[in-house]
Amino acid sequence: MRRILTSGGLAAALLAGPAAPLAVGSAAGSAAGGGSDRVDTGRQPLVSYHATFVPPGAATARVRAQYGADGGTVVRLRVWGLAPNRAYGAHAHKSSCGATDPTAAGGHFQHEQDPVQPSTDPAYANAHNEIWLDFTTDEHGNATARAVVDWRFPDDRRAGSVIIHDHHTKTGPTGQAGTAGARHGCLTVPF
Ligand SMILES: [Cu+2]
Repeated sequence: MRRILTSGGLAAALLAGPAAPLAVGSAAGSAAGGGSDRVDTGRQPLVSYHATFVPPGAATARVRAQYGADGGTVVRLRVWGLAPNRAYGAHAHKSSCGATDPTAAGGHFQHEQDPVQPSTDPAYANAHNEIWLDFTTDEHGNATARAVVDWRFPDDRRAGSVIIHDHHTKTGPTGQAGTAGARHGCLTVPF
């Protein structure tokens, strides 16, 4: 079953992100009208921690999550009004956004939690165990990203935000994996 983007369907062709696509939407689509199988923030202002890279008041974002009956999760991110032609990192983080404190959102949400936090071990800090939503903006500062993972949030432990970072997320050995630089913006998401 196809999912229909409410706006900018063309953006689907530009989906960025390291996660390999799985069975997108095949199960999620069967629950039309359900309330708990999806989340949509609508388009909202991003909390800005950097005036140039996430212009306060001008930068907006929308996050949608679909929880499939197959046990997987699809997360879509759209951003508007960021710096043009620029690479950013983005991930689901544990807690909601701080109004002024970039660290308030905590670390990356991990399906299997690394006992060592903050986690930079590639066994845990990877696009299958975390939700990575890296993107590169177009000339208008707009972009889309999508992440697909084969797990769902447990009821008692859910992500709380998407953080926009300085650069694309690194892979590599412990110490590098999952890092993406400074936190420039944030959207609270009731995953
Ligand atoms: Cu992050």
